[in-house]
Amino acid sequence: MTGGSATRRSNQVTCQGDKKMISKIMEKALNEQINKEMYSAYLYLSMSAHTTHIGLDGFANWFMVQYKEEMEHAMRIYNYLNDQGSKVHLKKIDEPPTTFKDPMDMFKKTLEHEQFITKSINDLMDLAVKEKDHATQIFLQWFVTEQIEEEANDNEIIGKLELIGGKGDGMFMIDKELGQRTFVSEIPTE
Ligand code: OFO
Repeated sequence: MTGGSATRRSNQVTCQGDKKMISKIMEKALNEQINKEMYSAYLYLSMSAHTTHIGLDGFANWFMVQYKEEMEHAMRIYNYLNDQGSKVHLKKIDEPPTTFKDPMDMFKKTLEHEQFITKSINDLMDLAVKEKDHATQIFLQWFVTEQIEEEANDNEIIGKLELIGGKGDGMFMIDKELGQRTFVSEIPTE
């Protein structure tokens, strides 16, 4: 590290006054990912509102936790860009759907969206490799692992909904189970 003062933040070293540590193209792509994560949060908040409205409080809780996780994903990238001396550029968040056929429809849409996010993370990783940006490759590894979990969770719930056929006591049981999910922040507070 040469020139500029160094400060420690979120376990990373920032060089104030130095030139940016990641390329312009990488910065733009990471800013786009912030927007995608924010849209994910918006989508799941909309699903939480819908399930609250139809009285499925456990499903509403699950989607509310998912909303909070997505906000943290966006903030991870936000903090990373700041730590790298790059500029955060927040963009317009698209309006998410507000009505859904049933819980199966919601989880199929959730899985489809997460597959889109997985591809987006993989594309970011490919770009970081192309740019020879080792720091961003390491940063993105957390997201690569997270996406495996995201898709596995959705597939598991879809499997359970298929088993019960979307009705009766089974739906009550799944609603109860999803009501147990809790949010645990993984972003270190300063
Ligand atoms: Fe951020 O993982 Fe879902 O979208």
